[in-house]
Amino acid sequence: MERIFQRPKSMYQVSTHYCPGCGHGIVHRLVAEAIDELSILERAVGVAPVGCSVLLYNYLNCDMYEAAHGRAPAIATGCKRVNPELVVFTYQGDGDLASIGTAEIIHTAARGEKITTIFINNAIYGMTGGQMAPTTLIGQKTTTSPFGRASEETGYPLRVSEILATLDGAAYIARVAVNNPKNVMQAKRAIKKAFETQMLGLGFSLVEVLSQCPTPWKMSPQQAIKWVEEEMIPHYPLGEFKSPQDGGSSN
Ligand SMILES: Cc1ncc(C[n+]2csc(CCOP(=O)(O)OP(=O)(O)O)c2C)c(N)n1
Ligand code: SF4
Repeated sequence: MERIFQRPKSMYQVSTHYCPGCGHGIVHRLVAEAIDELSILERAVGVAPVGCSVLLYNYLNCDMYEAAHGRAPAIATGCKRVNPELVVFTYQGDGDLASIGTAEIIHTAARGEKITTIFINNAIYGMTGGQMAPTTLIGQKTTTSPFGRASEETGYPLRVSEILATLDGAAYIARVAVNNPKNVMQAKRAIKKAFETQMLGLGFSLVEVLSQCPTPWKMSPQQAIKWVEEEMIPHYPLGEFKSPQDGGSSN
């Protein structure tokens, strides 16, 4: 019998440590499928973050670095500059990328480094117990905003993709979600396009993924999927914010 669905060869045959309903596992698989389909396993290098996906190197079967909090784009920059033939990517949460690593990601994009970033926006610090992140929505309850995030005290959520798309060094910037099969397929296309942008030498590429985080959201996996649709997507619209064919960097 022909086998039509199987584990990507870029993924180890292990079970993950993620909570039931977590989006990280789906995104890991999409990254692995993209690596398989582009036949780049031998030259792909990932940089793992600090946060729930810190153990990414246990799941992806390519060469991996582990970066200190927020510093993954700096490590990826060095790796790519000394070995331009490699396909180098970072995988970062919103606490990692949009808080402690804000400077790294902005300057990496502005410099037009030919790397790819997979940015997981789950609107909270997952690993450390559900504190407020820069992406936490107004009114969202977290352990550090127990009455709901109030703009008077903590300002407004960062729209990272929109900010980065203004930078000349950014070639491909897209926001996707993994809350239903249609969006998962769109997310896969965006991740593949981001790698292709790098392989063509067109500049920096980033895919922001709106991702379910049921445990600190205090929701069931089903409620979390609905919350992404009803609360996150209206604030963080999906789509391509910059693409090489509409004027992305060509440096
Ligand atoms: C400099 C520094 N500050 C804080 C921490 C603690 N810390 C580890 S993971 C984490 C939250 C990560 O959240 P996020 O990046 O959103 O990833 P998630 O766990 O939600 O996937 C924090 C604050 C740290 N390790 N280093
Ligand atoms: S805390 Fe959130 S991001 Fe971390 S494993 Fe659980 S669901 Fe996933």
